[in-house]
Amino acid sequence: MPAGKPAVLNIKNEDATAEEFDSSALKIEKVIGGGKEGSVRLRPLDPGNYPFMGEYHEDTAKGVVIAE
Ligand SMILES: [Cu+2]
Repeated sequence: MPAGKPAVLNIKNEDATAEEFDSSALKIEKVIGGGKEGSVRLRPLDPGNYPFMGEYHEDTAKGVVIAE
């Protein structure tokens, strides 16, 4: 995503059970029910990598938002 601009991240939980999108780097926590979609607002970010995880499955549910 472009750095320095606000953005909306659309998240789809394809599992049957709830998951929490969690990122301390982005200061976001949002629970999304099984099979549901949700969106979170991202503040304008400095260039860099912002990791996130699914807190209920943190060993395998990992990703990163890249602002550049
Ligand atoms: Cu959390």
